[in-house]
Amino acid sequence: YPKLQGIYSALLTSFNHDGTINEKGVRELVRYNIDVNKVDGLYVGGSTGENFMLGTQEKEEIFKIVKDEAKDQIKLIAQVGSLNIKESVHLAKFATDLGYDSLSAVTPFYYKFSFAEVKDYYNTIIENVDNQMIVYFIPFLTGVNISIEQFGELFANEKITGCKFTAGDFYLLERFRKAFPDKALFAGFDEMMLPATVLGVDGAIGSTFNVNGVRARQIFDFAREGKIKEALDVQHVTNDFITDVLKNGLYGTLKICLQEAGVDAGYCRKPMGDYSDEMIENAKKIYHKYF
Ligand code: NGF
Repeated sequence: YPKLQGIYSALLTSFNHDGTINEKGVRELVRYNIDVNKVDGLYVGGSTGENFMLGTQEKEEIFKIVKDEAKDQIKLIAQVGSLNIKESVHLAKFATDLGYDSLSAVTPFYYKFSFAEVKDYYNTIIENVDNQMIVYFIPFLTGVNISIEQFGELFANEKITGCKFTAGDFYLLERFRKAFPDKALFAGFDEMMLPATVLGVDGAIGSTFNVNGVRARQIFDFAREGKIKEALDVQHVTNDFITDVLKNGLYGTLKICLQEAGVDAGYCRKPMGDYSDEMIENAKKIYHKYF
């Protein structure tokens, strides 16, 4: 399987006000990421896509629309992880048949699964499909930690080819890089992209790249060329932007910013709340401050 690398937006989902999927909006989000952010790929069905609040058919619909819009212009990763492993197995086959370049699955969450159970989950999802799997490691939301030794056990299955590392433990990130130089390692926290790149990640997957993808690439490229001062200057501006966005509500603010850019990014899905007038006003100000 080809090794993935570069800048990937964790794709937002555009919803109508009633919570149904806004197909035109999803297509516009894909286009904006390709044409303006110039990303190398999209991570579809992640946290940013509000995936864990969706039904199976809705997840299928999004995978289909995104592939239909992106065609083969960029790489596509389908996040298929779910507590319903039958759904994960089904979506793994569905996305593979659509031509997705890789699968990814969040570690199973909520219940306290043993590592043996986590390992079996990954091996089961990937078992009957001709595709690769990127482990989605996000301990601050799932409560699931994976040690270097345990990553080694997962990688004993050669179809498990990488990790999306959304964690602040840069000691573990460095140990991972040293232990598994051939595995695709993606940084998951946009605000720590520079240090992650210095530690040798192959790319980054981020929510804020939907809006701030151009700066994300500058940080990545400067850091890889050893131009740390230049990279840090861009990281500072990026983190001013991210701090403002987080304070105002992450996904909603990104969507309102995109609306300012002419993209029909729509609403968030309940239980996420509606936009207040104040939130909309702040988000517009944030957009015009940085873009
Ligand atoms: O949104 C989250 C989770 N994390 C994303 C990123 O790891 C993508 C990160 O970009 C992702 O997890 C996904 O969509 O599956 C942050 O939003 C960003 O660094 C701001 O903190 O909270």
